[in-house]
Amino acid sequence: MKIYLNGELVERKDAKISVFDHGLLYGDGVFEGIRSYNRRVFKLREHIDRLFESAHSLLLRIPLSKEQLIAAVLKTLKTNGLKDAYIRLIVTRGEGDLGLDPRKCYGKPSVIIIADKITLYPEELYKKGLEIITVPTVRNLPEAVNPQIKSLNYLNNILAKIEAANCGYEEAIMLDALGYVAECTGDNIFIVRHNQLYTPPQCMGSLRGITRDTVLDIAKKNKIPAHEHVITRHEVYISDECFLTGTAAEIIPVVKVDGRRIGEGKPGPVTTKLMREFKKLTQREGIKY
Ligand code: PXG
Repeated sequence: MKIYLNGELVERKDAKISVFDHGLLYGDGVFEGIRSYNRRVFKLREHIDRLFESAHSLLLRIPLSKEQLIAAVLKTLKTNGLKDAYIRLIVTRGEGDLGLDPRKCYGKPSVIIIADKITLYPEELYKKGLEIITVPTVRNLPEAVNPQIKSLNYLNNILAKIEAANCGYEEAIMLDALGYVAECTGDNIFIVRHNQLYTPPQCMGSLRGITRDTVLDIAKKNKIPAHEHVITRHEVYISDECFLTGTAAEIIPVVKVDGRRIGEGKPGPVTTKLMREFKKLTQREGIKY
């Protein structure tokens, strides 16, 4: 496996950065998780745009242009001969001293691209659906660390993941500080009621997921009414269908939340339709390599 590290493709064992990098010391950096299907990178431009937006908010200057970064991702995929891949794009603040202040980072930000195979939920779960719970850790306040910044500091989500795992669940709903449903630890959430889609607005404390946006596009094209609206746990419990979206998980049905059965307790027709349309899209769209 070859890793892209600051302009070079190096062996995995040689892909190393300094212990003084503020990405390691403070989680000071940004990242993206991207997928390719059939030698096409899905929504690559959208991911690159979001990476630059996250960096802009953190006053982190990415040392490459968007076009150069796109070229670097494609080159990494080609070099590794991957047809279907999961790509992790990381930009760290770079080397500094043992203080928080990013102005004292004398090194350039590090750009890292890892292209690997993806570990998915087992196929069976996509047919049966997931069971999830709500966890106590609330999603970061937008006025603290805005969840729309995809930063290397993921402790908010990791705490929620630990709480889910401690209770024997793979994924969990995180609420915002007002108690509304925000998102899951690494996925956005949708519910279906009376054949209409609802997902929390991102201003309430969730990431503007690229899969989420894709699902909203698919819904529009298929004349399924969709709303960005605050959602309570009660509304999730009484929904007809529920599913999660994310680059890694794609679209995965949810059939039980906090012990409440959702709809018929199996993936519903709207979710199934969206999963089918999403799959078709991933096979034909994207930047070729
Ligand atoms: N919310 C959060 C908090 C995320 O981290 C999504 C939603 C979905 O966004 P996209 O753009 O992928 O549709 C994410 C995705 C993991 C993992 O292991 C997930 C993400 C990043 C890294 C790892 O599940 N982010």
